[in-house]
Amino acid sequence: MARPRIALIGAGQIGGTLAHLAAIKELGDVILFDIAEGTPQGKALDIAESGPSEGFDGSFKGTNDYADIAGADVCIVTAGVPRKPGMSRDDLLGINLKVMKSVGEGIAAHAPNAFVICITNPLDAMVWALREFSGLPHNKVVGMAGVLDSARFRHFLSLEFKVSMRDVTAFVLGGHGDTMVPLVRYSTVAGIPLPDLIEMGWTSQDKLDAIVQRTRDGGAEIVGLLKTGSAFYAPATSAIEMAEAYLKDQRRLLPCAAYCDGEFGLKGMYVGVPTIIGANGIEKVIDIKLTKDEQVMFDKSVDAVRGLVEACKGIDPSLA
Ligand code: A3D
Repeated sequence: MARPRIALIGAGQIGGTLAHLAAIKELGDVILFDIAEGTPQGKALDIAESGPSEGFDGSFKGTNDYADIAGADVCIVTAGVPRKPGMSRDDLLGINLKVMKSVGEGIAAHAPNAFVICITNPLDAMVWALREFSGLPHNKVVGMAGVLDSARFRHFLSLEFKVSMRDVTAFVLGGHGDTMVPLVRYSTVAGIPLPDLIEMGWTSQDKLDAIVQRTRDGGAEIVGLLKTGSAFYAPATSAIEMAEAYLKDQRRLLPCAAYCDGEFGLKGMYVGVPTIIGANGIEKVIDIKLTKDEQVMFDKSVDAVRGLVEACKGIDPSLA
């Protein structure tokens, strides 16, 4: 059977890391696309040359031509610009919206059956725009944010509790921005919910509040340290987890920016919600019940995403 084809649109920091991870995990043949001449070709060759030592097979192609992504099973989109210190994700909207137009058209023309995972920021608005520009079915276009935000939350919790990250599960919903909603009630250590762990004296409400805030600021913390760009190892790993769920029909339950058509009382918009990813893409959005306080936070986050979508429509009238 032919190997799956994985097209990475954008061969920058995340794109290169995605290619290396896909190679090491032998997920399929990799095509790296970028507008920068030489960058995707150089990274593809460099990764292919790590194959003999690492022990993987596969083909690795770098290209500046959309025709080379033909028949891709998965497209992961990181094309655009990342933020620098002092910038918010929303500052990237105008420039990255134009990029989503060309990427959406390229995917529609050459890989219309792909499962498309968008990573470009501001995420929830860009995945919506990418879906509009590509015209692909809503269940085949999804945004990566919740897996990363939840991984950050899990990491910070594991440090606090001094337990393995593997035993910490966590849930982050809403838009991928300062208003994201880490759901404390649904986050656990080996099934023990965080509120119970406070009662058991494992942590205090104040410490937990600080961890929630650090999670919300997780992207900015890394931008502040790197100074020249944003996080790329954990974002790439998170998107690969989603791609693998699709390619292997794992039916993983993962928080993603998915299209809501009535779920959570939302109609026609993308926002971070729990989903099931399997061979049909987003197979289900899990419409969990929120408490009053959680609903207030979620609504605030949804409003922020709605504002960005309206701004996109203002910039590109074809989206209105
Ligand atoms: P970077 O290393 O700059 O790579 C972006 C690549 O996109 C560059 O190689 C550019 O040449 C390329 N590019 C620009 N315009 C086009 C175009 N029209 N067509 C094809 N390629 C193009 O950035 P990065 O990899 O660090 O980040 C990529 C994106 O991911 C940024 O928008 C970040 O803000 C975003 N990001 C999102 C998350 C989430 O959790 C959602 C996390 C981290 C970064």
